[in-house]
Amino acid sequence: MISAIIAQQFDIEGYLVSVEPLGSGNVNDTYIAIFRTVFDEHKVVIQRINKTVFTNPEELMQNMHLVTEHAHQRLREEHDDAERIWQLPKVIPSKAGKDFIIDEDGEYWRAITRIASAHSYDAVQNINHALEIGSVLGNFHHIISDIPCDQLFDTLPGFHITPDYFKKLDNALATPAGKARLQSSQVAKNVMKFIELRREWSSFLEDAKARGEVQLRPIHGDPKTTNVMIDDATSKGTAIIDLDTVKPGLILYDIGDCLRSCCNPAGEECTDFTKIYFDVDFCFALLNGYQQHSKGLLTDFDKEHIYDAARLITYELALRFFADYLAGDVYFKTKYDGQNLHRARVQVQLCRSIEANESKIRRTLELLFKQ
Ligand code: GN1
Ligand code: MG
Repeated sequence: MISAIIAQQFDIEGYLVSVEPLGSGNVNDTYIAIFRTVFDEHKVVIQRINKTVFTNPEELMQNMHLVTEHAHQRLREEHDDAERIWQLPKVIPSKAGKDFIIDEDGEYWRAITRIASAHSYDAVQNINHALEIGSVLGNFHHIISDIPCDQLFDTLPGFHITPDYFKKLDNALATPAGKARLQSSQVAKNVMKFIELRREWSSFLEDAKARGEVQLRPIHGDPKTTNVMIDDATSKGTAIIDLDTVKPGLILYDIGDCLRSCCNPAGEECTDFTKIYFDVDFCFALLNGYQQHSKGLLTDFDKEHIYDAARLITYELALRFFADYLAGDVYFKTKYDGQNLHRARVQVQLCRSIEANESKIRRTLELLFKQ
């Protein structure tokens, strides 16, 4: 839990009034702190970086510093041509002038600005929302596209390398506790079967990368619905937040992940399985927004593999949640026993829906790219 002493170490004007938990992140701990002066108020986001996941928080903060400074510069330069205000959070330094503070337990904390008069949603609300999310991701890719990949640290080695997640699954299954969890329910056995049947296929993007058919570029790494801020005044997308996983990767990971998240109107924690499906209209709207703002970033390879990427990242997240369930919930935070199994099941259901809609999705993509 955060203490007032931590919040007060950041260079923020005013007196600390309150600090409360914020959002529904699965990895870091996030809080909103209110500071007041005699005439004003500042609300800032304070986060404890999860060191089990991000083992080098200082490199992570160097990436965040570089990316945000670069992006703010680009956004200022392009502002006059834009039909809206694009924003991105800024790192708030500590009073000692650093991008983080380390508490007495060795935990890393950072403060970032809050995107005011805007908020995000746990699930997509309508077609326009999907279009706005695609627009925000497209604009973000565009403004970070000229950061050389060798200037960014790999903050999370193996992230989105789908076949690598089998190591965690197989390691968990080699333990008595992991075996017992697998055998403990029919749901777990069904998820396992679904995953096993697609194991061979799941390396196709990494194989293409190894053959040089697709190149690393700076990506966001987690462009889910909850990470895109929508302007309260205009209903337009204004910013993408959660910049921990900005690092070299494949644009297709981001496109696939954004579709995975946004085209499931029921959200990731839904308990009514009849409501979980892949909405092809949202897919069209999202990619339409992306195309309008990414300024031609997608290659022919990317365009041809969007269906596969959406299927792959959905499958990958099912595998990640399931492997973590078997390993005893060591990576994703949980609020109840079995939550990671439930999350895996949601992604399996979504992946099935993507597969069932393959020809419809492919036709939609053809139509879009012909425009
Ligand atoms: C995690 O922490 P959060 O909620 O922003 C995860 C993403 C998953 C997402 C699913 C570093 O993101 O990869 O897609 O959960 N982040 C990391 O909700 O593993
Ligand atoms: Mg995240």
